[in-house]
Formats: sequence, structure tokens, C-alpha cells
Amino acid sequence: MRKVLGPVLLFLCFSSVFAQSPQERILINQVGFYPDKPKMAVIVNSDAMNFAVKSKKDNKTVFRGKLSEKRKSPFSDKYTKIADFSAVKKAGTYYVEVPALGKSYSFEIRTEVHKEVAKASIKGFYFQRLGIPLEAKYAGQWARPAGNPDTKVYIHGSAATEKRPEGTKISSPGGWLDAGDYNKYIVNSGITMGTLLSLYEDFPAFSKTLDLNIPESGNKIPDLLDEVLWNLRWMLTMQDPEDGGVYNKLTNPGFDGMIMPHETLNKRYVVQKGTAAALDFAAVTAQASRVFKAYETALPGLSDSCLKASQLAWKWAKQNPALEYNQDEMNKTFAPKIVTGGYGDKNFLDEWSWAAAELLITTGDKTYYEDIKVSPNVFLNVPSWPNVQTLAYYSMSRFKDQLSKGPAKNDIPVVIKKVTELADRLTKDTEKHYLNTPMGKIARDFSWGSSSVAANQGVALIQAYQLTKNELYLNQAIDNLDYLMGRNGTAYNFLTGFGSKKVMHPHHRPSIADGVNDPVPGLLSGGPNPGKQDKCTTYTSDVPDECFTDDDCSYASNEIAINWNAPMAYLAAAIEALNKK
Ligand code: 9MR
Ligand code: 9MR
Repeated sequence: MRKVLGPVLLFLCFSSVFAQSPQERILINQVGFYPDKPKMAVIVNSDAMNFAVKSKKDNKTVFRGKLSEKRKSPFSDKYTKIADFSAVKKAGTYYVEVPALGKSYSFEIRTEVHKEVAKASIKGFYFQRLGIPLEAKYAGQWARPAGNPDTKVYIHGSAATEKRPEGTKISSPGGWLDAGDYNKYIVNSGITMGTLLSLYEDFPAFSKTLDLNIPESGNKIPDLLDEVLWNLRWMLTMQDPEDGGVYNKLTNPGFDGMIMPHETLNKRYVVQKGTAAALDFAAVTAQASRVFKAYETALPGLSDSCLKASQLAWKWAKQNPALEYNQDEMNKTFAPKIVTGGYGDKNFLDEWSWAAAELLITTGDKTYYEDIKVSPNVFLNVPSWPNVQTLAYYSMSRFKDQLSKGPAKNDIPVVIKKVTELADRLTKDTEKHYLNTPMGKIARDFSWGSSSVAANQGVALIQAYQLTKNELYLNQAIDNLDYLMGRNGTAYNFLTGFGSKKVMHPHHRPSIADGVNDPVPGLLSGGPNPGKQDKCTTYTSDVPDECFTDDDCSYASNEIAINWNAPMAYLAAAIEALNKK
């Protein structure tokens, strides 16, 4: 069967582009552009030489331009030309028109053009809350009951200790659902929380202005931090107070069916402690401790509790420095077998580095220094759940002045050099690239959750911009936001609820089961992934940058996940904050 399907798919992929509508061949950010920033559309497989920008309300031409030279996609025989209309600065709603091809989707030019995108992608976390009813006044048509309270969760055999033997009941309520599934994972919460707390630390003034219409709105804490707090409180319950170790996840044995959160009846477990979980937890709680220090009156004791929890987890990790979460191995010994997401990691150097950096910044205690291990020889990549090294470099950049007075002082120039090197790598040859984006220069960018690769590249560029004020970095961060908003090989806007070619069927259980036509808004779809691990039959292309299907069968290309939403939120919010100045 698969042998027959191969050539058919190959045929489809070469023919797919030509079968697309004009709007799908004029790839463009379907939300919009800032008056004073670069603006472009990418024209696919057209021999036209010129284009026009027209006003939507009266179809009047406001700009005529020449298309660029042809650029070839590295992934297929598709070629593109760039329509640059940066010269159009007047606020309004427009579309691009290409002779013999047609009109693009419409878009706006205005200040604060991504404000709603930024807010919705943070509000997306509210919609992932477990253990609190989502009320209509906050959730609109996506209101739903609380879901699993997780107040009676069992210690799995893999996590048993003398004080907490197998079958002991603990309470571990709240937190965010990880993704399209209903489990809660510490490792993935790690990078997610680190990214959101960093958004707050990098752009505190802007973060404070964000009104998300969540139950805590109007209290004395910024909404972004209220949302973070929802998951932080859950994370704190995942630490065994007896020894400081942290359970990898709170989970059903297997994935639920396509039902609502309150319909799940499976027994839930906390499973095996691990080094990655302990160190990611230590990093997050150390960072949270310093962020919430400023809210001591509203949240008495929280900052101190976070720091104590962090230090306890760190101590546990020192005693268990390389305890891998290997689900298959675990299942040979313990019952029930656990077959939900693994988030298994073997290499802990990056987790050591990140936790040590956060602890050093928060406490100033030099004993943490030796585990940071900043090196001029490191090859920094954009972060991902198993690779958090770069998060240490970001936090050290942010606190460079403070750290320059302590044991890490000689590392600061190296940190800055490494973060800017990463940005230079991402921006190299963008002006020759078929989408004119940092995203998608190499096939590897299109892996499971590729949208988060684009978003995390954007975050890296913002970090480098903060250090250097080099406009090129900011402009190319915006290029990647344009990618996510529609200037990509699929023409989809990957954030639910936004754009004209909308993602409608994410692999997200509430969106599937709630009976509401539109999916839950503000969630970032995974994006193209030629791995096609879900074996869905509705993909129409095998080409890396097009290998996506807006079908809820597709957990490998169209699931949503908190660790993908966090850099999406960071990128959109940071760009809004920087364009306000
Ligand atoms: O729904 C699950 C999704 O959250 C995971 O990312 C994915 C990969 O682990 O698995 C999904 O669950 C599927 C399972 O792996 C196989 N049987 C069908 C399940 C739902 O599509
Ligand atoms: O994001 C994860 C990706 O890097 C892995 O390749 C994939 C398969 O192990 O799992 C992804 O994470 C899923 C997790 O295991 C369960 N919840 C849904 C996550 C997103 O698909």
C-alpha cells in the first residue's frame, strides 16, 4: 500500500502548487504590517514582473512595484519572487495584486497590528487550564467544565519511595494541559515557563499593559504572571517534599479518546523522578522566585517558597545527576504501562547549565557557577524541550551587568558573542531565500512542531537585538512572525483564530469534542513536518515546507502544545513592545 502511495504523493506534491488558488500563491502575513517596518509578499511560480498594492475599500492602486529576481526553493522545484512594498506606510486595509495571477488575502497596515495576536497567544494558556471551569465571560463559546481536579493522583510504582509507597494518593491540581492531550509534563513545562517568564523579564512595562480577560484580571499582578502562576502552583506540587525529587509527569496510562477534559475517567499517576525534570523545575522556580519577589505583598512567601523548592530540586539532582526518563525501560518493570508522551532526554549538560545560571542570577551564590560551563566552542541552537542550553545564555545576557560583578564576569563577553553568532547564522543569506525568512533555510527546520522552530528563531533574534540594537535582527524576527501569519509554504496562518486561511482542525481534544465550529483560539499549530509520524492519509505534499494537513488526525503536523505557544507569545509580544518605542 505504502509503495503505491509514494509515487502518488510525489505527483501530488509537484502538482499541488499549480492547483492552488491565487491567494495561496501570494504568500503573505494575513494579519498585517507596521507602518515603518519592511513589508513583503512571496509570489509562487509566476513569471509576472510587476505587482500592485491596492486599497481594499475602493480597489485603488496605492503602490506599483517590480518583483524581485527568481528564487528557488531548496525543497522542491517551486520558485518565488519577492514583492517588496515597504514604501506603503499609510494605515489601511490592502491586498497585493499580481498580473495574470490575482489578488492576495487582505491585510492591514497600522501600529499595534499584532497586539491581538500577542494577547491571544498568551490567552491560549488560559484555555489549556485544567481544574477550573472556563466561564463564558472569559472563554466565550469555548466555556467548559473544569476537567480533572487531580486531587487524587497515585504514586506509580516507578516513583515509589519509603515515605510515598506505590499507590499513595497525592494532590497535584491545576496546571496547563500539555497539548492536544490531557497530561501534564514537567520537562515541557520547563522551557514553556522559562520562555514566558523571560518575556516578562525582557519587557516588563509592556507585559503589564496586557489585559487578557482572565479570572485574575484586575488583581495586583500582571495578567501574564497570573497565567504563569496557574502552572507554577501545579509544578510546585510535583516535587516530593521528602527528598526534593521531581516527578516527570502527571499522566493517564494511555492517551484519552477525543473527549472533553471533564469526561476523562482514567486513573492518573505521577511517574518516576528524573534529572531533567528536577533541573528544569529548579530553573523555573529560581527564575519565578526573582520575578515574584516584586509581588511579595500580593503573594506573601511565594518567592521564598520557589527558591527553597529550586534549591531542594538542585540538591536532589546533585545526588541523581544522570537519571534518564526512559519510558520503555520503566514499562518492563512497573504496571500499569505508561504510553503517553515521553519527553525523554539523555543529555543533561544543558539542563545543568540552565538551572545553574538561573540559580546564580537569583541568589548570587557562586557555588552554582561551575555547572553553567559557558564555552566559546559551544554551538548554540535555538532552544527546544530537550535542549535548554540557550536559555542559560539568554538569561545571562539579560543579567549581564549584574553578572559582570561576580564569578561569571569573564563569561559575559562569550555569552554575548554566542547569542549574536546564533543571530548571524539565522540571518545569513535571508535576502536570497525563497521566503525571505530565517525560517526554512534547512530541511531540519521542518520537524515535529516546526512552527515553534520559526518562533524560537524569532526569539533568538530578539535576544540579539536587545544586546546590539541591530535592526536587521528585529526585522528578521518580524519575517518569522510573517512566516507564522501566512508567509509560508502552506499559506496557512498557524495561530488558530487568525488570518484568512485558518487552521480549523487542530489535533486538540477540546477543539474536536466541544461541538463548536471554530477551534479554541490562540493556539499555535505544529506546522509542516515531513516525518508524518501520525500516518494521516490527507497530506497533499511530501515537500518539507508543505508537509502539513489541517486535519485532526495529524498530531505530527497539526497538534498544538504549550512549548510552541510560549515562543509564539514571546515573539508577537516582543515585536509589539519594540514597535511601541
Ligand atoms: O493524542 C496524542 C498526541 O497528543 C501525541 O502527541 C501523539 C504522539 O505521542 O499521540 C496522540 O495519541 C495517539 C496515539 O499516539 C496513537 N493512537 C491514537 C492517538 C490519538 O490520535
Ligand atoms: O514535541 C514533541 C516532539 O519533539 C516529539 O518528537 C514528539 C514525539 O515524541 O512528541 C512531542 O510532544 C508531544 C508529547 O509527547 C505529548 N503531548 C503532545 C506533544 C506535542 O505533540
